[in-house]
Amino acid sequence: MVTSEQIKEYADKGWAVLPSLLDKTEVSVLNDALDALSHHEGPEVAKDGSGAAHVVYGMHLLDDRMAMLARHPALVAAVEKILGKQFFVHQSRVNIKQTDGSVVKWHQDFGTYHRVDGLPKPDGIMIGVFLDDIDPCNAPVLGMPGSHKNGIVSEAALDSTSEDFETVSKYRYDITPETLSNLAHEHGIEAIMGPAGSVLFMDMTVVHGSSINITPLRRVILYLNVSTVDNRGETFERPEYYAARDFSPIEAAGENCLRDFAAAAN
Ligand SMILES: O=C(O)CCC(=O)C(=O)O
Repeated sequence: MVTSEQIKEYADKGWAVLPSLLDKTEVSVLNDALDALSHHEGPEVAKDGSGAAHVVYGMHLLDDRMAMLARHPALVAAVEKILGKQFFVHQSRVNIKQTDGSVVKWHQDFGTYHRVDGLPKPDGIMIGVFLDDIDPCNAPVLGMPGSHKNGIVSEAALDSTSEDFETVSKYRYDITPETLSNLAHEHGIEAIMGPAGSVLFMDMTVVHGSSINITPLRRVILYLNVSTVDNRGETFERPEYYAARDFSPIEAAGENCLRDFAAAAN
């Protein structure tokens, strides 16, 4: 259960981590789902330099176990307590931080959701479910605590290198070095860590990113970016695996919703 201290931490810093919210069986079910998704071929998959899957978008649309994760009662209760409203999943993705894989540049998820998907307000949460132990070594997500209070700080710039320039990705939403430096001095930077099964709840305006993983240790986070039901995307420029079409409120499932998959497999 999310405590009042965690709610305050979320309001002040822009995020809170609920350690070991999911148990080993639930993490194992999600690892099975990850195995299946890492073999998925399609436009939902972004690969890193080695050709390995780095991000798989729309995980809750592709796999029943990931869809059930969005309905996990502990996640639903935490989101509803923080946002005070029912919510839908705007975007989901698996982020596999392979050894020597990709860097995630500093950004705000809400920058793109607002400008490209037409989400009116930052009334949403980036939920991150840790499938591995995350420590200072295996490229944790780095966040600037309190940066959500600065509003949108990224700037739109034409990106002539974009493969889909003519359609959705004409612009990049980068944060200039000067703005980044000011934000880092104003807020500092923290690594966001915890054992496998921990769950991060982060305001979608927090400035965050991650560096390369030079360890041989895998680092996987499953993301569900959710928004309140009265704050829907309005432009539909991107496909559904980037930006929701289904705005039905997520209903909590039973306590064993993930464990039931393990029981059924045995
Ligand atoms: O997991 C990471 O390294 C960061 C991912 C991220 O920031 C994102 O997908 O928006």
